[in-house]
Amino acid sequence: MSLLDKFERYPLTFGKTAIEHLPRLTEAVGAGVEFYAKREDCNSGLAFGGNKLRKLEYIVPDAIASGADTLVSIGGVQSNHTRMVAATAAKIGMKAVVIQEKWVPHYDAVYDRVGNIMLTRLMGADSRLVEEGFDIGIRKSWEDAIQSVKNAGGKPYAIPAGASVHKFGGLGYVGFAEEVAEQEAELGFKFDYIVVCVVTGSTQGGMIVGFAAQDRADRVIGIDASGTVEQTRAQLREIVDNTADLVGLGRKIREDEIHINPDYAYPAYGVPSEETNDAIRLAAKTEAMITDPVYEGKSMQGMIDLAKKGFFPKGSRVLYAHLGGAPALNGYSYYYKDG
Ligand code: 5PA
Repeated sequence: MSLLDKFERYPLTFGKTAIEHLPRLTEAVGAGVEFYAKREDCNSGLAFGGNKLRKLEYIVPDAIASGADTLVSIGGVQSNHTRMVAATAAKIGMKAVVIQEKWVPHYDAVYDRVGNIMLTRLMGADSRLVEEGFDIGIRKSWEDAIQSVKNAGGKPYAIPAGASVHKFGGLGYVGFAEEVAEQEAELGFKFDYIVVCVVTGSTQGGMIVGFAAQDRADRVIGIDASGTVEQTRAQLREIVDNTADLVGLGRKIREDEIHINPDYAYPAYGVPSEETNDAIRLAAKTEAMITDPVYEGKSMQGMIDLAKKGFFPKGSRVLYAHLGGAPALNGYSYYYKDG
């Protein structure tokens, strides 16, 4: 029995994602904590995949049923989400309009030509660069884009940033929690903690609801990468409440089941610290596991640092949710010119 049985799902992913043991990272960190990764970054053949596809699987049926012909969404210049919306539109035969705001104070000559935005354009999306800065909320630029599709005689379907405050945005990661429980039964052990990057909130929000049904939501440790943690926390709370209602969890999520650590988002959203880059290098050199400077590098840094500080009791098994995002590395090449 799944909490998701009553929802329609349009498959965009390969199915269950692999759980990989990370023995060399475990040894290099040397904290007596065993690391594993659930490879959401390898979940699909659609344009390098990533966490957004699990969410979009529960949104596409509604988009198709609405009679829309154009998906409209929003993110930063190197947004993974807009890449995934462009991919989904191509795959289901719709158009896509994606607004790319200047969310990141990062200046690189090819930042708006490579990685995610290049793939987005390649898949035929109408990618519109605008000047607005970082904000995970509902944006005027996005509302204008929705209106522009209507003005041109099209039928838009609106998907907010990260697909997060969409009514079905939290469902995909409820499924993640159920999948982990199935895989644990095959593995013969349970994970003590799950580490996940959080920005717009529906990835961790969905997980919290899914793991709450197994009574261990407090083991989901969110690592903030937004740098505006109070806004992220408020949005996540909304998503958790809405999703718990929607799936019929039967109880309210308590505040002590929501953990977001704000310590690794510095210096700003989209800008890696020296420590973030060191974590990216370590995961790459020990496990050939590629993380990015915007999201996953920060949660990798957080997981390593928390392990070293003794946050996870010795002997803990920690599952890192690898949510994707590697294409953005191309916009940050100068940091890694020497490895
Ligand atoms: C993103 C988000 P949530 O937004 O669901 O909290 O997920 C955070 C996250 N890891 C973690 C990767 C690789 C992500 O892409 N990306 C956004 C985007 O526009 O790409 C929504 C911000």
